[in-house]
Amino acid sequence: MGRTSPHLGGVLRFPDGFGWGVATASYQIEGAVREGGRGESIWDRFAHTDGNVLGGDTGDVACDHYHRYRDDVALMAELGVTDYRFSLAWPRLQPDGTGELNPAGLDFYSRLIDELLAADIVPWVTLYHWDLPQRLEDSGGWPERDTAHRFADYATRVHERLADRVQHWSTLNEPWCSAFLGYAEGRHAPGRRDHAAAFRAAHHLLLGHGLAVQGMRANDRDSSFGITLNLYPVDPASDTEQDRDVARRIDGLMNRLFLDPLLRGSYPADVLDDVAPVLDASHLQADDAEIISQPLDFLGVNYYTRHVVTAGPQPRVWTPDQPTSSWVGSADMVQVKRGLPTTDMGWEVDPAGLHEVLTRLHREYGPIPLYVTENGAAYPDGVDSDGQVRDPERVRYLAEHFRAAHQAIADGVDLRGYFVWTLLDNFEWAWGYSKRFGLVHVDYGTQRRTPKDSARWFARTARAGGLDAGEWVR
Ligand code: IFM
Repeated sequence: MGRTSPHLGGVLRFPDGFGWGVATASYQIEGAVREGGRGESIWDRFAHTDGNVLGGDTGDVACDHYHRYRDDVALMAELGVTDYRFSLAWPRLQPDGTGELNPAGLDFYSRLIDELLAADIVPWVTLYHWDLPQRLEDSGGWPERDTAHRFADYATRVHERLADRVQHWSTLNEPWCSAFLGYAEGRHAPGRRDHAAAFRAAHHLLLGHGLAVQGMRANDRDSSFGITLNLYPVDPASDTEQDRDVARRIDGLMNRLFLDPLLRGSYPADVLDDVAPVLDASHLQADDAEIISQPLDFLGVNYYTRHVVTAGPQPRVWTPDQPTSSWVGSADMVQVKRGLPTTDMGWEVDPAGLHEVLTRLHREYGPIPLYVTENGAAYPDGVDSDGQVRDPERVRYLAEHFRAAHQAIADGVDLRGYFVWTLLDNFEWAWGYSKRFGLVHVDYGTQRRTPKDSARWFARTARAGGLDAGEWVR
């Protein structure tokens, strides 16, 4: 845990109109996986396959938000939330990933949106947060080009029905995770381990994004369209040429492989060279770059930690038979821990990294309106005997990251809002229910919601439009 400084006085005020949000995702909270005509998603199949999710947990019930959404919206209103980022479950809207929209699915999201608007909360829709219809995976999934077209068709149909009440549309959440955790490492659905497939998936996710933005914008010039990426500063552990080269590769795969085609219209040449041994370019077509680089109205940034990497004992040339982790760079073997405090995920707490990510985007890719679409921390919270949930580490984590964001704004970054991950404790993917990221504690046996101290802190901060300058300085 860090040190606290004396109270300095004053308030770090954020700009007028700054969005004070929370974010969630469909499979992580909705439950009701077999209701309202919802089809099977890759996460249903993956979670129901032995050995994939800790404790055999599934999203079958999750936070039962499908039935409790009214109470959850009321809770958000109590917490001073001005903006709510949530995702639509594609298989609830198109059970097989194609064709007419399912009326019951549409009705659910329509009711949720009405409830939000009635509570004066701005809805932010994410069209894809990892729950691909299983039927599309059966036809090859994201490594297949057709999935990009199916996604654009789904997006355009849904947008047509909800655009009268939703102005903020994000196509994808963290396509790096969909591509590399899902198709290369197999730690996420659909659980495949095929390096080349992961790169094709990444390309088709980006293509689907571009086609979807084109389709939605053709019908609607007024709404804002964007995408959310998980971004990290990647630093070499030392100044050796080997470490600097590894940092370049990992930055290439985790950040620039997505940022460059979206915002510069081409893949980074060094990354294409790096992956040439495992990938031919036959899936890239002439017009793709232009489609992917549709103008964006905003970029969503999900920030959790920094990667400090070392070459270690790895070979310097990647080959298809290497462990995937050594070239997607998410494994501990290339990461150096610096002895900083960690969250329950084992991720080092590094608020300066948020400032670095935001200022880098502004400097190298800007100007573009930015939103922190996710930031938050898991800690092993419990309800005390007096019914309170005390989570000082989370308060500290959030205060420090808000300060870093405030500094980025002071340094000229066009940051317009901040969504805390997440409203409710929920299904944390391969970790099941063992990791608690929520501002609100969920008792999964009773579905009782208990706002944590951090929820009250968030409410105070959102209502004040900023935070006390003396709060939690490392
Ligand atoms: O829970 C996830 C979320 O679905 C995507 N971003 C990271 C979060 C924490 O791991």
